[in-house]
Amino acid sequence: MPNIKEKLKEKIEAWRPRTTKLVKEYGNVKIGEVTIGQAIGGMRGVKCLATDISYLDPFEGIRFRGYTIPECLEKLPKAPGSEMPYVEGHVYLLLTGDIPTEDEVIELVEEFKKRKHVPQYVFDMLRAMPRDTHPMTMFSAAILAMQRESVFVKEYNAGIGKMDMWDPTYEDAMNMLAKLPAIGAYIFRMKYRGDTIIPAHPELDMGGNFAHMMGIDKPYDDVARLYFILHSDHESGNVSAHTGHLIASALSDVYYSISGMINGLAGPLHGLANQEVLRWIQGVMDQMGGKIPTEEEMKKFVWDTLNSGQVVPGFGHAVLRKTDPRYQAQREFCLKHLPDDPIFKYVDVLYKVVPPILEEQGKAKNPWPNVDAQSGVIQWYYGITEYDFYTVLFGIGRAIGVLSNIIWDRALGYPIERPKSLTTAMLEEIAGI
Ligand code: NMX
Ligand code: MLT
Repeated sequence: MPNIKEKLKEKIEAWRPRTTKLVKEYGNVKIGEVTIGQAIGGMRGVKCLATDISYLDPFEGIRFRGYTIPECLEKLPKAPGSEMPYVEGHVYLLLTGDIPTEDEVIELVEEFKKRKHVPQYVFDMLRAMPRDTHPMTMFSAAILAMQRESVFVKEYNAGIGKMDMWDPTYEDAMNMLAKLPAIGAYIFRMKYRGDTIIPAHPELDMGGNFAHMMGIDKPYDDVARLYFILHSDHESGNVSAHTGHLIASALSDVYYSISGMINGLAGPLHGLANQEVLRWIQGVMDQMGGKIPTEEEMKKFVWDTLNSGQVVPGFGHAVLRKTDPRYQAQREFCLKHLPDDPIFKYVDVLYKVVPPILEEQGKAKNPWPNVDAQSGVIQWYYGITEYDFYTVLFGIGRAIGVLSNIIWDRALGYPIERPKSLTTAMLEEIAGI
């Protein structure tokens, strides 16, 4: 058994009594109340999920296993000659809660290499789809097509016990994570680079290999590492993470859950906002003839968008009440590597003008930029101008966190999810109407 799995097993066994004690002895302790507004309004703020993989503070932003983004970027081991940590080290952190040593990361890099072969039928299926199919549809279908590979299903059918179910789930999760970058890169090269597929490199780590298969030179390997780490998890309530967890709670295998997770991520209010940001900026650029707008000119574009009833993509958040630290991390990357890029300058003007406008409009609870406001700029700069593809990159990253969560859900014996609904008449009665 690889060391990481041994370690995970120890961690799981040590953790279980905490969950059991909470449920058995303190199960009736209240952690909040639910209002009618929350029941109808997307359950905003309802505390009804438990995870230790990450926690989102409204003002500080995300912590992965207790570490902020700057701490993760500083403490996780880095690939030789790279500014950014190995993605594999971040997987190790999310799974075990520990910052890995250099040797532990290398072991995981090797583990993923062994599992990265994508079955040919996945590519055959992608090739049979119309080429103008959205990349997220292709990505979701490719993941779902691999469902027949599930180790969990085989062991479930053979009668595995509940407390052992995390083990085949781990196997499925690792098999899937190892393959996702190759599937993403295949979709990209097939759709947008004249079907010139670049096979995986036998020696490279996940970020390095992804850049290689995309056909983009350094420092795109670091862009990939940064991107996959930043997008990995945002606690459990967001649409993609919650969808993955919900599907898995029925003991559906991770191929079903991650395919569903991708479908949720494909909504413009969620992950697809990163493509919408670039689409929006391109619209402004066309109208400006490529010239960087002044703040006054940009304000008019923003108000036009709001007055036409649309949202300004890349701004606002259901939980955050400050600038997203994932935005900041990418902004710092831009300031270092592409300070003079015209699209970065657009994004910078937006950073200045949008928050006061959203405040003046008085609807959005959070006027500040989220992760999606900055991410497309970097991709565009390194040659990925086909913005339809951006959410696939988000999806590869998000799979890391959601799969870690699902392994732990199984390890801690979380049951099938099933909240209760009420009718409008019942709500009216409760309200005393
Ligand atoms: N532009 C215009 N209006 C906005 C924006 C925005 N960026 N953000 C929120 N609002 C509106 C929102 O549509 C709602 O209007 P109404 O009452 O007419 O329905 C009102 O402000 C209150 O919404 P909030 O409670 O502030 O936000 P909520 O929690 O419902 O939604 C988002 C959060 C992220 C869906 C929302 O801010 C939004 O639509 N942002 C733009 C899309 C985006 O960037 N999504 C990506 C989020 C991050 N991710 O990757 O998932
Ligand atoms: C995410 O990363 O999932 C988004 O920021 C949305 C969220 O957390 O609600």
